[in-house]
Amino acid sequence: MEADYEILTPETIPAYIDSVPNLAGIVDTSTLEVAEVGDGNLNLVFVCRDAAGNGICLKQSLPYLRVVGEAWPLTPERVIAEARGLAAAAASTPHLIPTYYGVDKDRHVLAMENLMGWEIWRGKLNDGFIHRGVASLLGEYVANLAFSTSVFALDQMEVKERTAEAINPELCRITENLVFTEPYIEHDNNSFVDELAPEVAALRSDERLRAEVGMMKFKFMTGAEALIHADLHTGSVMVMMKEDGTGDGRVIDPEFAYYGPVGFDLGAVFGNYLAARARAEAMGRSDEFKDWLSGLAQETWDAFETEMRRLWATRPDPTWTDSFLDSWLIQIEKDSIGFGGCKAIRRIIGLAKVTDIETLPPGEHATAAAIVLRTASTWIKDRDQLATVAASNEVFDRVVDEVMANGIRTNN
Ligand code: SR1
Ligand code: MG
Repeated sequence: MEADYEILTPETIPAYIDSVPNLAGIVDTSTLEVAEVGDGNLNLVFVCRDAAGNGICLKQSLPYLRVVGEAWPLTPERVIAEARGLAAAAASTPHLIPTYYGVDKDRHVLAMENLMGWEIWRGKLNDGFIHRGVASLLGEYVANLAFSTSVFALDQMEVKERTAEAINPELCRITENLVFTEPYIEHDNNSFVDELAPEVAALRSDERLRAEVGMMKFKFMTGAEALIHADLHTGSVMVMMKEDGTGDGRVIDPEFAYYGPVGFDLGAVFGNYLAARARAEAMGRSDEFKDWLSGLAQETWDAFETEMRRLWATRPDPTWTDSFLDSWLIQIEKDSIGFGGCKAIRRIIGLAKVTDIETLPPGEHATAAAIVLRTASTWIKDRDQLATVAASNEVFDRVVDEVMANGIRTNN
């Protein structure tokens, strides 16, 4: 599908910036260096820096999916969803996102701070770097976004208006298909190495798993609890090392944002920690690194819970009692485990894989992938009994022991 708006290039960016009044003065366009760095699945991303060191980042939606090309048309209006997600987070956790400069609805361009010196967390995890504290920031981000956009904080009329405005059907459909349906059937979007075929066949023939994945999909499609990021994987987080040796983090890319289940955001984080942990096991990383990874999900959950309990004191509506919060948190923890499993399985079988697993050499690749698939399957099926992040971590430990001792399934 051809674009009916100007597609930006590094050469046209200075003139574009000059033509947008609210971007004036952020950078000196006469000395601007521009690079297109979009390595995600969907958009063009231009990072710009002037001679004085000032920066800006522009993100433009194409009218199709970048990773597939023009054969997969996709609304460029998704930039509005991203703008909505950024604006909501700017109101609740401005310190956890890049500064947002505005959106150009005609040319489908979003302008934000250029996080110079920051790097995508997934890459740093892949390379074995420890950024202490980032996992907590994600819990803080999810809690604040959820609370501030939900009926816990807002009048019901406002929530209904916002829910309608934030409907994001095309992007939701990607998730509905890629995460909850395609991995469990034969589909052209799927791919995996031959060695994994028996593990994949075992998943697909597991009727209980299929039913529980259906339950998770139904919740994703109908559970409009709050505005959620809806694509909160470790590639949507930028990190940097602070002078005190701890990590700092910024959440990016909320273009899948819509009113959905809060556990989906936490689950996305957990599913991606699972991939990172499986990689570390398969590679035989140091105990220090593996121990740090093993605590990430608990850290994120604890920060989420602490922040929700803190925010709870500000709720205006007495309907929402302390006991309600206790029950709701129990449900969200279970949802997060289930969604975490769904998000992990899609990254092994379906379209849009993750470098945590894909960059491993063949033997390690199959081992790590099998660890992810088996752990994730148990998370989905047993999420109610597991109930806690701590118990979900024990599943991972058991699966690692099992795969290391017996290897992965074979056809024999
Ligand atoms: C076809 S788009 C593939 C994936 O990229 C995004 O980051 C989402 O995770 C989506 O599912
Ligand atoms: Mg993205």
